[in-house]
Amino acid sequence: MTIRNIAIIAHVDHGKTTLVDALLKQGGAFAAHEQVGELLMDSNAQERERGITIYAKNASILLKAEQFPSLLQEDCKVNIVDTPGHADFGSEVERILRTVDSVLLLVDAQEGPMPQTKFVLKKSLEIGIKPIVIINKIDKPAARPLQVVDMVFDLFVALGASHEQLDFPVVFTVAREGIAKRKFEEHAEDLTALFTLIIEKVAPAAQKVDAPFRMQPSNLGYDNYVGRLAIGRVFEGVAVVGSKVWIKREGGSTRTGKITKVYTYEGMERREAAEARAGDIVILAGVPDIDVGETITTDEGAPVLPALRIDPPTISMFFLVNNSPFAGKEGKLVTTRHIKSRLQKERETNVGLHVEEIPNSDAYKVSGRGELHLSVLIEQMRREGFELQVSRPEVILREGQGRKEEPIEQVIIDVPETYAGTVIDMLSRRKGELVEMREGQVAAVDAHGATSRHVRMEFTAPTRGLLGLRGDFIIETRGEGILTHAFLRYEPYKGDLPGRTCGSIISMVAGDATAYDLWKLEERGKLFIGPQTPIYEGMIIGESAKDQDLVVNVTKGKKLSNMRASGSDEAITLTPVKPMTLEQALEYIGDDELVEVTPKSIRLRKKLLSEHERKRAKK
Ligand SMILES: Nc1nc2c(ncn2[C@@H]2O[C@H](COP(=O)(O)OP(=O)(O)OP(=O)(O)O)[C@@H](O)[C@H]2O)c(=O)[nH]1
Ligand SMILES: [Mg+2]
Repeated sequence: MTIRNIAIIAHVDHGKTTLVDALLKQGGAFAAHEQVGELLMDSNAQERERGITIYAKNASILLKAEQFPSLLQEDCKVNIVDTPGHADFGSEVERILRTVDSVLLLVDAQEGPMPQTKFVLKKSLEIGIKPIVIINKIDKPAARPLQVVDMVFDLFVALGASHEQLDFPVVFTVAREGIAKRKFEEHAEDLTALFTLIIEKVAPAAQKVDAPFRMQPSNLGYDNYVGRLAIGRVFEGVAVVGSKVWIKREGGSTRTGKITKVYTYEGMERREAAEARAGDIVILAGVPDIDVGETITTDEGAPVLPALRIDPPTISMFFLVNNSPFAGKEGKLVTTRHIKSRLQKERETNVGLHVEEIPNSDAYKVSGRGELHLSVLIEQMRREGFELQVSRPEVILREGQGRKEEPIEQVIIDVPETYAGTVIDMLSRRKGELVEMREGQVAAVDAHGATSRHVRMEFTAPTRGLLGLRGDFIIETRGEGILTHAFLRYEPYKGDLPGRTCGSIISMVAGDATAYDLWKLEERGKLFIGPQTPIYEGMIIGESAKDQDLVVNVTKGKKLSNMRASGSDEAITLTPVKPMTLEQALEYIGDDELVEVTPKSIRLRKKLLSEHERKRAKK
């Protein structure tokens, strides 16, 4: 049996997971009678809810020689890694590229190449991969597949692709219907054209079995029974269950261990195997402290495999024990000890995450690759029953060449033309610089074939300025714009940014909010809570229309007097309030504020709860 290892890479939402599902279906990963749904590979609850892939996942398909008689002499196992497209998980993609022989670079036939397309393609080209290009979603009314092929070609050129790489094969797909064809005009029924291309263009993995076993974990997993798992490609050799191994790292000490379990991928399942063989992507258990990038070998003298780069974190936040007046009411896991052991467990598998204990405090500094990277963890913890408080996300600066440097991102914005001015204003206030502006994708095609267009703008902007941008962007562009950004490079610090322009509305007492008091407040800002919400002193209940904090009592209710004016008094109609999501809350809070997270609620609060304390702190 030969093995071919591929990863599927793209910008967020271009259809990777949908295509992997379709490949698995046609590849016979499911029994004929099995009822299968959509986006099977997005198996995690948050992935399903958010509609994005958060964790890279492996699967495999067995292509039988008899299905491809002219192409295959023996059966071929295709290991496929579905990667996340969101920029926060980009460094994971980079590591995965080292475990595969080729990539399927997928591009949306309407949107064309986007920031993450560029990022993942650049990384692939750098390590010499020859990608197969897939133009997906050609069924969209505004799709422009051939134009997108040209754009992809230009991107290859711009990234310095070699002649061989530039000669990339293209296949057009409708992943959602499981259709692939080499020529756009052709008719196709299934994905055979893509399978054929994979067999033809992806070199079979070298299966050098007569060398000492060497494997390098590119990812980690965890299993309740067997502990930490090392996931990666076996470069050479064979290791059987029970083998003694040496774990080596560049410039580090060598330790020993024993392989207790080996698994390989079969369809979407993990199957126990007797041995791990060269060329395959496997999961090993038995080394409890194994880390990404180390070399696991059966020969003490074998050289270490080249180090893997793990990108340093760009954003950090403090995780604190919940000490609000409502602490412990809604969660089961609330102590420092709980939080500490949970964060330690997270470190086992969450490769880019850093956790630092702050001495003599109930706080941890948790750093990651972006807001989403951290908010997924917080959301996971609250679902498990944790209560905690988190501070405003902060960008991590670094010292470079004797000066302060900060992360800069590439920002791509697609909006209807009418909003272009507003968007440019918004970005320049946040120290963004317009790099390019051109006619963007077709936004809509009406019944007569007339089109309306978007403009596409490219900016560079400091990550600092992008924190909290999304909420404003959606409001300012009435939800019609698309905003994506991805890390570009470090640059000298751009200077202070204007802070939040609005103050908070803060409760001065504990109690239950009354409809009447909230109604009176409506003209003074935007409320975050509805009537009967229990509140405490120092809790933030809204955003003030002015730039100053506003301290109020909303628990009084209307004093009943003898003079009832009219029956309409009781019929107060409040503007409905949508509870803030965790992400919105994190975007909103200022430096002197916290988000209180429990399994049931997201509350906002001042760090200092009493007005008196806050005044004193200001002096
Ligand atoms: N019209 C159309 N929609 C598609 C096609 N393929 C995928 N989609 C839709 O595009 C959306 C995103 O698909 P996913 O497969 O989750 O995209 P992804 O690239 O895995 O996204 P991330 O993992 O978040 O980066 C889903 O709503 C799919 O149903 C297609 O060929 N045509
Ligand atoms: Mg996906």
